[in-house]
Amino acid sequence: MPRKARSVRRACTFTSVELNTACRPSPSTGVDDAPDDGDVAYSIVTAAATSADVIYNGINAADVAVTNIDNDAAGITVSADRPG
Ligand SMILES: [Ca+2]
Ligand SMILES: [Ca+2]
Repeated sequence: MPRKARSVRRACTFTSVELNTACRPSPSTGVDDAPDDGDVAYSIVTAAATSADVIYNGINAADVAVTNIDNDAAGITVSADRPG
């Protein structure tokens, strides 16, 4: 099966001053293809946080379920060589 998504390992690093700043790592991007091959489910696996603050250190956010939705439909296109 061809790859259905591109993933990038990326960490969000922020200080106590930036706590209210959203961290948007965009860890996964769907890959478009041509075959009518159906939707594909996969997961973005998160890792445990590393922090000097013992309250946050080791917290592991839930993995994220993702679906690459197929936008293709199999079929045949028929057209005339000449109008009329
Ligand atoms: Ca497609
Ligand atoms: Ca497809």
